[in-house]
Amino acid sequence: MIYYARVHLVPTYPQFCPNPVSRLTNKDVADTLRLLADILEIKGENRFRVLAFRSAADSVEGLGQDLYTLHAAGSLTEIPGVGKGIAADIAQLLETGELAYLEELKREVPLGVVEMMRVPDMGPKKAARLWQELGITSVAELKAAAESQKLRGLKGFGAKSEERILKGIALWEARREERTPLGVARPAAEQIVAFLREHLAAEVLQKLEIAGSVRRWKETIGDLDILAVSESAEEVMAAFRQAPSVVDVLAAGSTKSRVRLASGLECDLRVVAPRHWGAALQYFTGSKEHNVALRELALKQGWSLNEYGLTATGRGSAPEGVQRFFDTEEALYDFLGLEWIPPELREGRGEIDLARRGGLPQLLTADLLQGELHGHSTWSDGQNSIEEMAEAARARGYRYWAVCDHSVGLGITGGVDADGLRKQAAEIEALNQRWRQEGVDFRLLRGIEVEILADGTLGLPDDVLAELDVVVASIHSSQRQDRETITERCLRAVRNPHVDILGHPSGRLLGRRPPTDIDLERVLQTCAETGTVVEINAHPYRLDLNDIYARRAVELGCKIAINTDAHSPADMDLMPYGVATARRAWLTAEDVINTRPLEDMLALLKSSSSSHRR
Ligand code: DGT
Ligand code: ZN
Ligand code: CA
Ligand code: CA
Repeated sequence: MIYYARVHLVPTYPQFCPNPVSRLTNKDVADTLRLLADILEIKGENRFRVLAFRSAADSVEGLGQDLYTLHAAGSLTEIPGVGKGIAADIAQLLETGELAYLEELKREVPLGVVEMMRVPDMGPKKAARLWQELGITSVAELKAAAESQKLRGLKGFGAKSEERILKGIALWEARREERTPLGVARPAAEQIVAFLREHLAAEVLQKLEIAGSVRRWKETIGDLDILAVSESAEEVMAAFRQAPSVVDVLAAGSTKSRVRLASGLECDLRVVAPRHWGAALQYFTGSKEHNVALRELALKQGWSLNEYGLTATGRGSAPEGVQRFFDTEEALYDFLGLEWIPPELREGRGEIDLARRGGLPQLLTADLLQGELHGHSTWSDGQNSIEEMAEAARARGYRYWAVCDHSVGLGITGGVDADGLRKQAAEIEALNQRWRQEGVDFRLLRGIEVEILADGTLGLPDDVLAELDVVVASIHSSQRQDRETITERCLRAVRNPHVDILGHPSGRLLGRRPPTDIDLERVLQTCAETGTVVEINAHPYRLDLNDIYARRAVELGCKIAINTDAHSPADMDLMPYGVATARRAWLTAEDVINTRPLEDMLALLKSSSSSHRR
C-alpha cells in the first residue's frame, strides 16, 4: 500500500493488541474534540474557537504517533493546532477518559440536536433554531415535523425548505447505514471489553466476550455486540454506559443496553445467566445464515433452538417441553452432533454439513507464520530503517522478512531504482552476515514491490528483478482503466517469470475506494497456471484478497502469501486481520507459503518461476 497523503488518507490504526488497560485511540480523542466543536457551534460560540477544536481534531487524527506517549513526554502542545488550552483538554481525556467541560455541554444541548446539525443542508444555525423555537431534539422528530408541514410556520422556512430537509434526512440515513471497517470496529470493541474488565471485579463479571460480526472477523461491521455473564447485571450496565468512548445511551434496560460511541458506531451489551451462556454466545455470534441452518438441523433432531437453549418439540426422542442448557458453545454444538465451528467459518457456506462429518478444515493459525514477504522501509514510504523493521520482525518470532520497497516513479517520496537496490543489497547483506556470525536464525530477503505500469510492463527491467529473492508486483496507478485493459495489464505482469507474488489484487480500500474493475476470476486462473503466489494483504483497510476470492484462489490451485505490507513495526501487529481473512477463506497452513521454513518457501517461489518457463 502507498501512503499518498499520510495525514488525511490513512488514520493511525490502534495497535491490534492494545495494552490490557482501556486506552483511547487518537481517533476517539479526535471524535470527542469534533463533538465539542459541534456543540459549541450550535450554542453560537465564537467561530475561531470552534475552528480551533476542529483543526486540533484533524491533527490528532493524522498524527501517526501515540497521544499517550506525547502526553508522557509533555509534548502535546507540539501537535500542530494544539495550544495550551486544548492540550489540557486532551490531557484530561487521556487521564480520566472524560472531559468535564463536554459533559457539562452535553447536559445543555441534547445530542439529538447535534445529529440534526449533521444532516446535509441543516447546519448549526437551523438546528439551533428548530430546537429552541419548536423544541425539536432529534432527527426523527425533525423528519416527523417536516412531513407534517410544521416547519413552514417558522420565519425563513417554507415548503421548499421542508422538502430539502427531508432529502437531507434521506441522505443522512443512507450514510448511517454504511458499515465500519473491521480495523476500526474491532479495536473499539476491545477497548470497551478492556474497560469493563478493569472496572468490574472478577466476581461481578464472570464472563465477557465480543460476539457478532466482530467475533467472526467480517471485513465490515454494522454494530458491536458484547455478551456477559454476571449476577449483578445492573452494575455491568452502569459500567458499560460509563465507558470512555460512549457519547450517548440509546437504550438502558436491566439486561440489555445500547450505546453510541464518539465514532458513531453503536454497541449492544447483553448480560445473560450462566446456564444460558453457550446458547447465547452461539446465537449472538451469528451469522444469521449460520443460525438459520443450525436451527433447521436442531429441528430435525426434535429440538427448537433459541438464544437460551434447546426445547424439545416432541417430535424427537425427548418429551415435548424438556429443556437443555449449555455452559459453553462447544457443549451445544456437541449435543447437536457437530464439531465446534470456529466463528470465522460461521457464514452458512457449508460449514455445518462438514462439522457433522467431522471434516472441518484445519484452519491456519497466526503462530504458524514464519515471516513476511512484503514490507517497506525508509528506502520508500516506510517510517523505519531496514534494521529497525528486521528487529521488529525478529521480536515477533519471524525467521525471515522481505524488504519490498516501492519501485521509483510513483510520485511518492523515495522509491528504489537499480542503483538503490544495489545499495540496499549491501545494507541487507551486512545485517544478514552479522546474524549469521551471532548464530541468529533470521534472514532478510532482498525484494521489491514493483509497480505494474499502465501498459502492463513493470517499473524496473527484468535483469534488475532477476537478482532479487522476492518480487511483489502491484497496481497503485491508473486504477480507473476499463475491465479489459486493467485485466490484461495485470495478466501481463503475472506472466512475467520474475514476478513471484501479486500484491493486493483488487486495489480496494475499505470505506474509501472500491476495487478496480479487474476480472479477478481470470487473474486467479492465470496465477494458478503460472504458479504466481497471490497476496492476502492483511492491512485492515485492504483485506485484499478478501475471504471469498482467497477461497476461490485456493480452489483454483493458487498459493497464498499473507503480508501486513508494514510501513512501521506497529503495522506488523495487524497480521491477525490477515490470518482471520485466511481462516474465513477456509485456508490451512498448507495453502500459505509464509508458513514454510525459509528454504522451502524460497523453493516454492522459484518453482513458480520455472513453471513460467515451461
Ligand atoms: P452486523 O452487525 O451487521 O455487522 O452483523 P452481525 O452478525 O453482528 O448482526 P447483528 O448485530 O444484527 O446481530 C448479532 C447476531 O445475532 C447475528 O449475527 C445473529 C443473531 N441474530 C440477530 N438477528 C437475528 C435473526 O433475526 N435471526 C437469527 N437466527 N439470528 C439473529
Ligand atoms: Zn506495499
Ligand atoms: Ca453486530
Ligand atoms: Ca447488534
